[in-house]
Amino acid sequence: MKYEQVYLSLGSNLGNSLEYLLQALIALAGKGLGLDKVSSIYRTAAVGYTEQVDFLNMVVAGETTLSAEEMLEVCLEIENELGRVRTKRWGPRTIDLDLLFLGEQKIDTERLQIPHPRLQERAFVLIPLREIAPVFFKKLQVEIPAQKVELLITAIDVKIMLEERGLVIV
Ligand code: GSY
Repeated sequence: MKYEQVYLSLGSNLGNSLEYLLQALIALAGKGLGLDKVSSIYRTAAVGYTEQVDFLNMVVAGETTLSAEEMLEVCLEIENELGRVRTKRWGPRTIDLDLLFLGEQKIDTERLQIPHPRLQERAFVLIPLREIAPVFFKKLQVEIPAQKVELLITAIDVKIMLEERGLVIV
């Protein structure tokens, strides 16, 4: 069985966003993702459709034997379980999970694009990604766009909150 490194971006701007992020991490760990890095949580201005409240965003890295399609299914399942309702395309959401990278894979189908195609336009992805994977980030050679991204909860505090719920990240 081949393990690959996966990077995911998580975001929420509806309801109890902190709780949704933590629940999503616990769900990911229960569905085949060995979590090994979590970023801090940032408060970020909405990008794209800007007439909505700020998001909470973070990025995580882990190891998985799941395929890209299976990983996408896991993300969609968790979004459904956490009550995401798809109304407006870029509108508010309880939780959004985006697959950023899976090993060296490059996929471009209607359903799934890896690496994530809008990565370079999103400081809310690039800043937490740089935090947890500085060497990997450097290799991407991308500029971080000037968008509001404020540190809200440190990675240490996220780990403590997860440990209290039984999820230990090494
Ligand atoms: O695809 C991610 C959902 N999303 C976000 C987000 O997570 N954070 C910020 N700041 N803006 C966003 N716009 C969209 S769509």
